[in-house]
Amino acid sequence: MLKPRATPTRDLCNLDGLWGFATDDQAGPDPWRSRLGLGLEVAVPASYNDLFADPAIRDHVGWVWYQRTVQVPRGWDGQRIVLRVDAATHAGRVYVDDRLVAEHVGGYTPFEADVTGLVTPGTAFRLTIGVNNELTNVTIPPGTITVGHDGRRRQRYHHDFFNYAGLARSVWLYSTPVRHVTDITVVTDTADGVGFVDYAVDHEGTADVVVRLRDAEGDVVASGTGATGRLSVPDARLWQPGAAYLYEFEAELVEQGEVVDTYPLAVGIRTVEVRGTQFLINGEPFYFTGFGKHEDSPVRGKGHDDAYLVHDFQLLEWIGANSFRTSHYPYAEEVLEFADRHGIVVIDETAAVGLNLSVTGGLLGAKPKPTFSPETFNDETQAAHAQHIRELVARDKNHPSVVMWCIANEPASHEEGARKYFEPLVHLTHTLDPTRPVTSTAFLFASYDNDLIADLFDVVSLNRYYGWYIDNGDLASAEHKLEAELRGWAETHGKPIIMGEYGADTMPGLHSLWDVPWTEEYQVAYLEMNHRVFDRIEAFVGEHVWNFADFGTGPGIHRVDGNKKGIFTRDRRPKAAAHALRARWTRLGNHKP
Ligand code: E9O
Repeated sequence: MLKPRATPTRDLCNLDGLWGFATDDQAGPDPWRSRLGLGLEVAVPASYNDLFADPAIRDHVGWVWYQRTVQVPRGWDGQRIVLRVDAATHAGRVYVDDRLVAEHVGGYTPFEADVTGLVTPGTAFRLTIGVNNELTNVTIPPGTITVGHDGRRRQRYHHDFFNYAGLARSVWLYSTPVRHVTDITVVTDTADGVGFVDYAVDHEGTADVVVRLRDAEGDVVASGTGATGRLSVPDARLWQPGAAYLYEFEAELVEQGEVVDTYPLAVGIRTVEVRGTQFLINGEPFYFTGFGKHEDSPVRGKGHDDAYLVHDFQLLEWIGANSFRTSHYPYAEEVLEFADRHGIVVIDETAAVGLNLSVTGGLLGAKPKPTFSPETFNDETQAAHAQHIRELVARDKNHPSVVMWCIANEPASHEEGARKYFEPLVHLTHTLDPTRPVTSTAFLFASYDNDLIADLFDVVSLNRYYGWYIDNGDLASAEHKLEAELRGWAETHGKPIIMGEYGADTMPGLHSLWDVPWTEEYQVAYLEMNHRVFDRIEAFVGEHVWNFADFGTGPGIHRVDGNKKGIFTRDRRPKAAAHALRARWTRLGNHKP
């Protein structure tokens, strides 16, 4: 799926700004039929939850409504006109005046509606978008809705980050020619210094396809014709971690000598491969350093923000990190484009977090239920999960920064039914993209001796909290157990192992001479202990600390104004551990110790 762009043949209107807003109970029936009357205004992009001083909005379960007037540019006559929503978390419905034009389920991938003929260039229309935040046993991520003694519906979920919802990314109106490029897929390879770009250009109409590849100076280094083909670049400059280099691939549709559509795509030439216990980028062993992140900031929740984007990447560079995982959902496309341009490596994750009902259900005090069963996570859940994977790969397949797909976080992979659930999904991911390895992060209850799915994946990713959730305050025991477990994984699977999460909650400003959990010293000592063990394991290929920054969560007896495992605070100030990590990671570069 192509990101909307302004090109010589396409125009782009950004619809961000202030929109009218109401929850469904405030809005009354069929809110798209008239103006939302309340006078509430909401910012787009932003999660709506923290914007208002109203708990009924923050904790609302169900539909909310966004509305604005959109002026269709003069001069779009004869063009195809498309509305695009970059994300509606977790489900969206789009109305042009009284008419439903698009429906979408899944909170972190874009969707579009062709509105040609429904809107008139030079006139305005009423755009209403309904957004639903409900999570159930058949949504990804999953959740449970309960009804309290007061009749109010409450949303429970099996992950800790706050269930932020709304239009957290941009909304666009754009034009394309009627005969237009609909999709582009590129796959790159190298041999003996020559770079190869295999491409496929999908399009409407019968035009000829002309493609060109330009280097960063704008010089054409390869060109071709036809909807599919291979471009060869002698002396190619590779896209490298920490040293991004991008070519621009340009697809043109030509009819009787006239260019009818043109679309540019940034392309990085690089290869990714798992060989034995190594993770290779461009044939070189790569060691991941960095974080599991979140899209999270005060007030705007999960709203995309270019200022935080720039600052977070500056902090990644400052601390010497070479990579991150988009835990626990696909991030805004702007984030991946930034990673492409700045040489940061990305593990791209679906929103399948919390497929572990038996465990978290038990922790919430409910009677534990089996995770995979017809009443819990079933064929319908699996079908939704498959659709999320399809949309993720369709959106992100061309990013050189993306080196691996992570199709779930901490599923109950040790429970009956896990293999039946996961095997088709891993197969689907490999079929959709045969070029990238696939992983899933293993929950601490699933180890090498009871996990039922690890052999399906190319890389073993582990989330481990020895010294925090296990042996809290006893780093000596933690070290012993961590090493024993990692050796078990290495011997059982013979695959590269990456630590997908390890971390300790830390209150900035809290100090102690002793190993006292929650202090800044303890976070440093916890990380050092982990690193000692990692450095002793041959098959180890990377470390992603949980988390880059403190983030907002729902309430919990172990949550003090959110999850405090950040190396930076929520407003991005370094804790002591930031300096310790900086010393290690700037020394390691991209290499295993
Ligand atoms: C997922 C991540 O989103 N992994 C969690 C992280 C955390 O800090 C969360 O933020 O809690 C760790 C999973 C640990 C489960 C603990 C169960 C308690 C067992 C004794």
